[in-house]
Amino acid sequence: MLIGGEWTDGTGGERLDSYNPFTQEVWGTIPQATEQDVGNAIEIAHRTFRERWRHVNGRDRAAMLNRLADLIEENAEELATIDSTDNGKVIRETRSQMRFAARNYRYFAGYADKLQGNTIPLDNGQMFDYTLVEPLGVAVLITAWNSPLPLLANKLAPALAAGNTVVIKPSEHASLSTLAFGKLIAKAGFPDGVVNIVTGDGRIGNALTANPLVRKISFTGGLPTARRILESAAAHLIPVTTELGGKSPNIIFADADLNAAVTGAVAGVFGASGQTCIAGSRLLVQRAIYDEVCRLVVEKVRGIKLGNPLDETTEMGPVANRAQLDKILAMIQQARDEGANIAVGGAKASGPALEGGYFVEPTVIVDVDPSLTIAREEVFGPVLCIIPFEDEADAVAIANATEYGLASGVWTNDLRRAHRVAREIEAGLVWLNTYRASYVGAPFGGTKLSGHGRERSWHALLEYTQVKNVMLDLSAEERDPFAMKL
Ligand code: TXE
Repeated sequence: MLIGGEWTDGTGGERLDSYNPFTQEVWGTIPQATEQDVGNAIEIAHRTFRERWRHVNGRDRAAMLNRLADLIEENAEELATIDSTDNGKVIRETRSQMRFAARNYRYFAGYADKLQGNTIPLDNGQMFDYTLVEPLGVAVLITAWNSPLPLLANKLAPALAAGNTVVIKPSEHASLSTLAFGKLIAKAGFPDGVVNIVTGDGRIGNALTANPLVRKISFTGGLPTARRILESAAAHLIPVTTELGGKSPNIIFADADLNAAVTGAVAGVFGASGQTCIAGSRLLVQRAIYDEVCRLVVEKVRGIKLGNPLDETTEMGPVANRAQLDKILAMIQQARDEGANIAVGGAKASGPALEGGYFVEPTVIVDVDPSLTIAREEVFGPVLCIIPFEDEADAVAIANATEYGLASGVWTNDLRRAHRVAREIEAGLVWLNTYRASYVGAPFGGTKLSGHGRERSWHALLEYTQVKNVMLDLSAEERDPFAMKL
């Protein structure tokens, strides 16, 4: 772990195994931090913020962030290989994720010296009023296993650009890339104690989220954990950004370009083996093209190449861990018990290269009744539910009939309809004639049970800054002490 610029195993002596999901073998171990280690990391981050980091100017912070982006690019192959080995994501995806992470640090480097307040004209011309945009202090950044370094970049880049110090906790299932990334922090020139990394499982959750020195928590992960964090943060009213899961609708209207839409549907839920928060796991298809789309999707899905995530031709790797495999297979079984019509897949994948790994067959369920559990709950795996709809109003009603609200897709060539539906959908993201396209300039985040707050874009800076108002009375006039001055 990285605490105050020192690499340490912590004080507890316990280590956790990290599994390669392609071989099921232990390929690394990480320390399980103790509450004392977490307390130390937060204390150091706090002291570094107070005594050093908040005095570093924006131009210097920008230079460090740009250098960090260079270092990610220089080490991209190693970092991508670690993630593909640790969580099973295919190498072509993890490579593009490293490019995304580097762009993220570069983008926010551009903001570091442009966080400025305003001078404000007040009714009373004798008052001189202005605002300061200030960092919050120590931010705790907790990430999930599915995309460790891009998820971290979404949080760390704006946090550092705005002048905060941080304590990072990656998922216990995939911490190794974050630790390798930690080696780049000092090389980029960040002073010791600005970026700290602790590892371990949820046992240290409370120590991270109920410490009064913490001024911000940003979390990506599952809903039950988000609820625990919000409860724990309530003691000191620590603000929490939550980026959680979804049951995102991908809607194809009859006038859409079918080939593009079907490719988008496949990219939406079989890319990354479905282990993305934005997975388009509900495909809503207008009745007139329903049979044709089902046929085309099933045909494409049958052709998906499963295999070693480090092989450049592999399209779907294993799912990330044993618990995830068991959860996905149990949800498919439940769907079967509830009467689901599985058109393709539906089992643990087998084959010569697949026996050793946590592979799930890419699965398509057709004619899905939206009330089925599998059509309502997040699977976080390669499972697509196809649901027919009649008209625009019907599509919007089905799309919004979920407790989640992260992403959505709309495929149509009718410009008016595209923008009408975009307004009606309850989600933080609407893709029109595309899906799973990621740019750091576009705000990212959810509504309803998909979480609160925004990552990426200038909106993310609002999560890591606070505005201070400063007012000076230029007049020397006497005032009435018992009436509010206006
Ligand atoms: O996530 P957890 P898990 C969903 C997905 C998946 C489910 C569970 O459906 O099947 O969540 O995955 C840390 N205080 N998503 O169990 O537990 C934990 O160590 C503070 C969707 O891996 O939420 C890890 O670092 N932190 C999601 C992080 O929280 C705690 C991506 C996330 O773990 C903690 C991943 C506590 N009490 C899973 N307990 C998405 N939005 O994409 C655990 N953690």
